[in-house]
Amino acid sequence: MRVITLDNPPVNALSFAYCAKLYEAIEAAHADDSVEAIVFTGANGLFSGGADVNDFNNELPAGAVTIRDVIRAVELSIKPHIAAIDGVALGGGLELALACDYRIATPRSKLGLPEIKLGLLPGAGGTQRLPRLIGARAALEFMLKGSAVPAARVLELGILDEIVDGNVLERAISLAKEIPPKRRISALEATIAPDVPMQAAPFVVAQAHKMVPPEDNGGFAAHKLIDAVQAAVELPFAFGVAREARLFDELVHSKASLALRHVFFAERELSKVPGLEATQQCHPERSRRTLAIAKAGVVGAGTMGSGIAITFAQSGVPVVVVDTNEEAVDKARQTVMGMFMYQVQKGRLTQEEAWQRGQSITFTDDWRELADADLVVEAVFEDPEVKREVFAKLDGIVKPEGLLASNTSTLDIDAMAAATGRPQKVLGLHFFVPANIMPLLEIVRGRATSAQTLATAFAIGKMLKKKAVLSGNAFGFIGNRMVFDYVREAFALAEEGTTPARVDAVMKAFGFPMGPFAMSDLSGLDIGLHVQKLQGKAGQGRTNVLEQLVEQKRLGQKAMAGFFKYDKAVGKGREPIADSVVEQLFAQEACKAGIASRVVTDREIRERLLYALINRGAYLLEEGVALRPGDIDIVFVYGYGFPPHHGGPMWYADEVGVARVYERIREFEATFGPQWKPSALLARVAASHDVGSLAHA
Ligand code: T1G
Repeated sequence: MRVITLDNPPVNALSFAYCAKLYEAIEAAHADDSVEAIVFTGANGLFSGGADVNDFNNELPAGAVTIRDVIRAVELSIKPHIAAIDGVALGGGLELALACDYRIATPRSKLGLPEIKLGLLPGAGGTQRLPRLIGARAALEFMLKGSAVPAARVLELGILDEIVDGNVLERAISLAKEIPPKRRISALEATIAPDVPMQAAPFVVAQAHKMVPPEDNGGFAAHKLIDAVQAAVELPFAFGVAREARLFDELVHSKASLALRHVFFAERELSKVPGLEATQQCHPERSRRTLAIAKAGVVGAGTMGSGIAITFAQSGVPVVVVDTNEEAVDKARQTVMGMFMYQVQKGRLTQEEAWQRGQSITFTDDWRELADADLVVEAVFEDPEVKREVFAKLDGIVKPEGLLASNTSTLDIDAMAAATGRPQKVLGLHFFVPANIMPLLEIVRGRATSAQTLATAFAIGKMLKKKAVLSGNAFGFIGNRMVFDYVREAFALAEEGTTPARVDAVMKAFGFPMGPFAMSDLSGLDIGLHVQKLQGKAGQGRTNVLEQLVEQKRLGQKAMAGFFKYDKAVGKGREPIADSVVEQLFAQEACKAGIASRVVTDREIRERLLYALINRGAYLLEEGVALRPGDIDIVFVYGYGFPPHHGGPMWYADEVGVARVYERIREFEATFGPQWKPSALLARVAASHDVGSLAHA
């Protein structure tokens, strides 16, 4: 018996280089007559995170050994192989386990084929083995979702043979010593599903194609995955593997996969902030270690405050919510309990867990209960004076080492810090509504914010399972600042005679879940106008349509009327419905303002909104508000629904070609005015002789 341990820190990635070593070890075990069975196990707390995604950006080196060679060696061996899984087995890691004859795992393990999230498909036999093991329909669902599935469910599906409460390696070794018979999945016939005859295959495949997005709008990999599973049902194993390889090759070079792999790595760059490394590695010197957050406080029991409280409670951190408004507190209590009960209905929490989490959030009107909080987040009304008063009050109550954070979406963190005696412990933590759902968190660095405070903020982001992005302290930070320009162009198009419904339709066709007008209706027109006033831009538009709509109490979805109208009988009152009243108001005010009506193409609509994002993003990089282009892309993919298969605004600029973007922005500047002045960075990248890349600027 031979144990082969996958050991390639940090995630046992099955890179070309590592596969060469693994292949040697496997071949040696196969050649050794004293070895009658082989056990695979993983070091570093997991089985394997799959193939090394970095390898896909390079052409296959001549003579390279890949995960396919490793799996083929296992497949061809006459000796039984057992996968002993503890931790995650993902992608190629699970495909290696599928090539084994037996698969056992610990209860905490999670297994998955997440390739679809990278715009790929399992390219090492997974699309051929899984349908043979659990049926095409279940296999498709498993691979189209791409989640890391808990072991208990994977056992139910029939992928695992056993869950081992004790030492999974010992169990595997004892099983190996019995020299169990070979059980190649490749020898099985793929079925559709227990209750579905094979004749239904064409129908099932056709249905599957209808259920995924179009190939040119985020569904390219899904359609190819369905093709691969169809091959598993229709072709002999070897032919199916060959077809899978061809489909994989098509995907790995596709724009969508390149964009999704950019997002994958950009996410993992976020917390790498120059000057923070030492602090983030639990520096031995206490003063530079990150702070433990054993208790959190929230000021303000409104929508944001209760969402933030739920977010901490979901991560196991007790929270005190302070608000003197009884009505707000009552509403917040209902929101909190409603959220946890909903998770019980969804099977994500037991009643007991929901109760405990609900109990971990306490409400009070006594600010003194914040005294021992390690972190307090204020979520009060978006007014500079109100915020400063809150910080001054907190500074006198919260223990000296406590961090004080603002959930402000636009305001000056330095002004709040100046109201305290601990500016080094003041920062922005900008959650996005609903805070307990939206994955994005902007960490706003004040002038005095210390490295320890920032490193703690990133640790908090990881604890809350957020995509935490560092932003400089400038109006609107990263996301909202760029959205101001995006919405500015949408508004200008409406003043020029393009209906809000058409603008939104064009942006939804590009891949956004909703367009700019529906997004404004969702966040509230009164909020939008208030922020314009804070920015000093209210009334600077060419018309006062926004002011008039707010005056008419057309505040958006919450008022059942904004730029669109809403009807409870349609989409539960959340479906935007074009409203001729608003279209006429735009036309009437545009006429008064002498704005000429223009016929525009869908392309111009798309370019004006997207290039406004790109130009502002380039400015934010120049000004040091955003640290990296990839950070900006993560903000938009996770905070504003930018289609991930286009990689985010900065990646998309490269897709279009920076020189072309720059030229169009110069044309817009000539046509529409100085608001379109291109950023110097954009001009520089556009002019660079090599293929200028904004995503890597
Ligand atoms: N390839 C290369 N690097 C990877 C990697 C991978 N598959 N997975 C993680 N890393 C790096 C990551 O960039 C980071 O680097 C470090 O490891 C820690 O990652 C042929 C084609 C495994 C659950 O999609 O889900 O197999 O920042 O912060 O939170 O069919 O990483 O330290 O320099 O995420 O503990 C399919 C992706 C590949 C799994 C660990 N597999 N990874 O989470 O750590 S394609 C995936 C994850 C494939 C085959 C196909 C997670 C994790 P750095 P981390 P974590």
